[in-house]
Amino acid sequence: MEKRIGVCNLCEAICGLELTLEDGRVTGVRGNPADPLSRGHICPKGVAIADIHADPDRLRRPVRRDGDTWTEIGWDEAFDLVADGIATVVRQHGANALGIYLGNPNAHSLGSMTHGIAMVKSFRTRNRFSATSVDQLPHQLIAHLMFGHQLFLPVPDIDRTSYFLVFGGNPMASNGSLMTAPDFPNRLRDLKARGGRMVVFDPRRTETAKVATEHHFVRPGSDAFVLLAMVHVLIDGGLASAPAYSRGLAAVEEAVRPFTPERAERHSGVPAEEIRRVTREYAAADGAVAYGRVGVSTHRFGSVSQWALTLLNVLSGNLDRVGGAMFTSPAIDVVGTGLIGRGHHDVWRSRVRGLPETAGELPVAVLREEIETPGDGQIRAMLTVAGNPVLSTPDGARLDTALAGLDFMAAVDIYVNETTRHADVILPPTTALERDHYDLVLHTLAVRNTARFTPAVLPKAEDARHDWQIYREIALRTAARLPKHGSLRRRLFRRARLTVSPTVIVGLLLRRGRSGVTMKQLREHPEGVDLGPLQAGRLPAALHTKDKQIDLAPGLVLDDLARLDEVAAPENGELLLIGRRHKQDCNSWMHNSERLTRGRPRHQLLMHPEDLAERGLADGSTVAVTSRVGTVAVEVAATDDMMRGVVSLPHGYGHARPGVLLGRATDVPGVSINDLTDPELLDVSGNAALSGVPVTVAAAG
Ligand SMILES: Nc1nc2c(c(=O)[nH]1)N[C@H]1C(S)=C(S)[C@@H](COP(=O)(O)OP(=O)(O)OC[C@H]3O[C@@H](n4cnc5c(=O)[nH]c(N)nc54)[C@H](O)[C@@H]3O)O[C@H]1N2
Ligand SMILES: Nc1nc2c(c(=O)[nH]1)N[C@H]1C(S)=C(S)[C@@H](COP(=O)(O)OP(=O)(O)OC[C@H]3O[C@@H](n4cnc5c(=O)[nH]c(N)nc54)[C@H](O)[C@@H]3O)O[C@H]1N2
Ligand code: SF4
Ligand SMILES: [Mo]
Repeated sequence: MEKRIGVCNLCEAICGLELTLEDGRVTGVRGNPADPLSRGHICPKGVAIADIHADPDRLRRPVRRDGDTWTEIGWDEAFDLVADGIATVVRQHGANALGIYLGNPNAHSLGSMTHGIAMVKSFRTRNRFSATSVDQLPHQLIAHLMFGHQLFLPVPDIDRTSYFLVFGGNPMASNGSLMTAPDFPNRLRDLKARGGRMVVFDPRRTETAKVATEHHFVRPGSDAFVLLAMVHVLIDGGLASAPAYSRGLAAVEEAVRPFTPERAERHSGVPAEEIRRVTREYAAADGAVAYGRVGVSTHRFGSVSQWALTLLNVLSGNLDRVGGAMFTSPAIDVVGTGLIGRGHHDVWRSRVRGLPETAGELPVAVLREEIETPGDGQIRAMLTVAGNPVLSTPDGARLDTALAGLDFMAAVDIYVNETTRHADVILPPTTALERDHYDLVLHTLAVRNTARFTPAVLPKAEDARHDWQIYREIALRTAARLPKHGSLRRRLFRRARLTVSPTVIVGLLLRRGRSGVTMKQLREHPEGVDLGPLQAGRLPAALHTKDKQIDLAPGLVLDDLARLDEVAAPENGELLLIGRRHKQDCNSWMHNSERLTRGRPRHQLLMHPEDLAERGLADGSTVAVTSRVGTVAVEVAATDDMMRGVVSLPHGYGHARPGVLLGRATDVPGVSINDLTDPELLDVSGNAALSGVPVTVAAAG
C-alpha cells in the first residue's frame, strides 16, 4: 500500500488529494488536509476521480469509425488520418472550413494550456468556438472593456468579507466558479461565525440559498433590472464614489437613472423596498462583495448584469480592498505577464448571422448554421477537443444532425459520447491521474494565493499519449501537408515550443515570475505552497487599460440598455426554464461512474406544486416540455423550492442516443435541457441565453 499526493481537476476548486495505491490501482481517495488551499476538502466527484481511469468504456487507444463500427488503430495511423482529413478540407476550401470546439476540461489540463492553444492558433481558422460562450463570456467581455484584460477578473475575498451578495451561483453544489474556493461550506460557516452575511438571489431555493442569511426569488432573466436598481440606489442615496483611476461616472449616473427599484420589482418580482434595504446594507458593510455566476451570465442580459455587479463593487469602494472583490497575485501570472492575451471584440463576425468574435472565438450558438449553410467559408471539417457541444450548447439536437453531415471530424476525447460518435477518428489522451499538473488558470482566480505542482500519480501506459503530445502531432503533421505560411523563424519557434513538455514550461514560467517560488520547492511540497491572502492596493498599477483607468461606462453595454425595454412578461401559461447543477454531476460526462449515479435519478423537471395543479398535472408523472426549438418528455417533481412560473432541468443529460458507448450513463439517460434552449436567444456578448427560456409544460403523450 502506497500513499500519493494528487489533485482533482474536475471542477474549479482544484482540491488536493491523498490517494491510496495498491498494486498500481487506486483503492482510496481522500482530501489532503495539508493542502493550504483546499484544507482537506473533497466532494463526491473527487472520490470518483479514479473511476474515470478504471472505466472500461474509456478509450485507451485511437479509434477509427467505419459506419457504425469502431476499430482500434495505431497512433501513427491515427495522426496521419487526422492530418489528412483536416489538410484535405483546408486545401480545397480554405482555413475557415475547419471548425474547432474546445470544451471545459481544457481549462483543467496543463497540456491544453501550454500546447493546445498553440495547436489551435496554428490552423488560423476564424471558426473557433468553445464552452466560453455558453458560460462566462460576459465576464470576459466586461473585464476586457472595463479593466483592459479579458481575464483580469476580481475574486470575492470570501475569507474576509462580511457581506457576500450572490446572483445566480450555487457554490454549495458547484464548489464555486470564477472563484476557486475549495471547501466552500466551511468558508461560509466561518463567514457567518464572524457575523457576516450571505444574500442570494436565485429563482430556485438552492442548496446555497438554504444556508444563506437571506434568499430572494428573482424571475429568470430579470436580474439586470435588480442590479441596475441597486446601482441606482447607491448613487441616489449618495453611497457611491468612483476611484480616482476611473472614468465615466457621469454616464453611469445618467444610464441608471430610469432603473428604479419600482421598475425592477415589476420585472423581477423582488419588492422595491427589499432592493433598497439590501443595497443599503451592502454599502454599509465593512468589506462587501457582489458576485454573479452562471445563472446571470447565461441569460439575455449577462453582460449588463456583470457590468452592474462590477459597478456595485467599484462604486461602493469594495474593489481591490480586503473583504471585497480582489485580484490575485499568482506565482505564474498568465494574465499580468500577457501570456494570455488581453482579448478583443468584433474584429470579425460570423459568416451567416454576423455575430462578433471575442478574443478570437465566435459564439457557439452559430456553430450549427456555419456547418449547414453552404457558401464560401462553410465549415466542412470539425475538431473537438474535450467538448460535448451536442449536450452543452443550445439546440444540441440540431447540432447533432449537422455534425453527421460533415466531410470530416476528429475528436480528442476519452469517450465515444453524444458528440464524438460523429468523429471519423478519436484520439484519447491520458487521464488526469497520469499527467503532471500545475493549474495555470485557476490559481489566477483563487480566493487565496497558493502554488502547487502535482507530478503524475499513475504511470502512463506504454502505448498512451498525453494531450500535449497529441496536439503537437496534429499541428506538425497538418502543417507539413499544407503550403507553408509564416516566416521560417516563426515556424521553427512553434515547433520548438510544441516539443518542450508542459512541465518544463512551468519551470520556465516560475523563473520568470516574481513570487520566488521554485520548481524545487514545489517538488518538495506537493501539497502546495502558501503565498498568503489576496493583496489589496493592486490598482491602478495592475490595470490593463492604456490610460490605467477603469472604464465605468463602456459604450457597448450602455447601448444594450435599450434592449431591456423588450423584456416582456411570460405569455399565457408559459413558464421560464432554468438549469441546475448537482454535487454528483460533472457537466455532461461523468454519468458513467456507478458511484455517482446510484440512487434516485436527479434529472427531473422541478416545478412549483401550484404550477402543476394549475395544469392538472401530477407529481411524478411524465410531462412534455416544449420550447420554440423542441420538446422533451421527462418526469416532473413538485417542489416549493421553485419560484412560481419557473421550471428547472439539470444540464448534461440526454445520453439515450444511438451509438453512445457509455454503458452506465445510458442506463440513467435523462433528457437534454439543450434540446429546448434556443440559439436565437443571446446576450450582447454572443453568450447563449440558456436561462429563462420560455416553455410550456403539458401531460406527455
Ligand atoms: N443549459 C445549460 N447548458 C450548459 C450549462 C448550463 O448551465 N445550462 N453550462 C455550460 C457550461 S458552464 C459549460 S462549462 C459547458 C460544458 O460544455 P462542454 O465543455 O462542451 O462539455 P463537457 O460536458 O464538459 O464535456 C467534456 C468532454 O471532454 C471529455 N473529457 C473529459 N476529460 C477529458 C480529458 O482529460 N481530455 C480530453 N481530451 N477529453 C476529456 C468528455 O468525455 C466530454 O466529451 O456546458 C454549458 N452548457
Ligand atoms: N457539481 C458540479 N459542479 C460544477 C459543475 C458541474 O457540472 N457539477 N460544473 C462546473 C462549471 S463548468 C461551472 S461554469 C460552474 C458553475 O457554477 P455556478 O454558477 O455556481 O453553478 P450553477 O449551479 O449552474 O448555478 C447557477 C444558479 O443560477 C440560478 N439561475 C438560473 N437562472 C437565473 C437567473 O436568471 N437569475 C438568477 N439570479 N439566478 C439564476 C440557478 O437556479 C442556479 O442556482 O460549476 C462548476 N462546478
Ligand atoms: S470540489 Fe470536488 S470536483 Fe471540485 S476539485 Fe474538489 S474534489 Fe474535485
Ligand atoms: Mo462552465
